[in-house]
Amino acid sequence: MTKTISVLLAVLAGIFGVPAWAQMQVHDPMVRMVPPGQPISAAFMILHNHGMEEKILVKVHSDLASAVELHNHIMADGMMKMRRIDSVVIPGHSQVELKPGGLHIMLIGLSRNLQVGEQVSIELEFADSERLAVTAPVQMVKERHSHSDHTKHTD
Ligand SMILES: [Cu+2]
Repeated sequence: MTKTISVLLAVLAGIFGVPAWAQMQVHDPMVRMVPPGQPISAAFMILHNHGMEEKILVKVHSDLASAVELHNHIMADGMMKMRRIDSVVIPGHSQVELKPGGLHIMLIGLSRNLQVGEQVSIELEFADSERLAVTAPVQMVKERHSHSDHTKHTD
């Protein structure tokens, strides 16, 4: 009897025991290609929270850079400026996009030159100490908030 129950529990765990990592999913991760010698790059991705509870991204790790920071862009004195932020909140059943001109992961002090197509390992750390490994390809990324864009949109 006991054995039956434990087998049953094991089966149920297999069906319903959603692993912790399944709550957070990352879509379209990428690292911005930068010319050799340039010490700074950025990573972008969509953070999709499938769970009921909010997740808070508090830290990002990568051996590609000596410092990895969470940044946002804000308007200050009519200019877009980058600000370091402590965390990114992903509410339950929603997604947050890290993208050029918005929230992004800043890679400061690159340890090597990048190549388009190479895969970069990034680890996301959440407030509940869960960690999520992400593999992001290096890609050419267009700047969405360049000066020419601002000029175009100004009436
Ligand atoms: Cu930045």
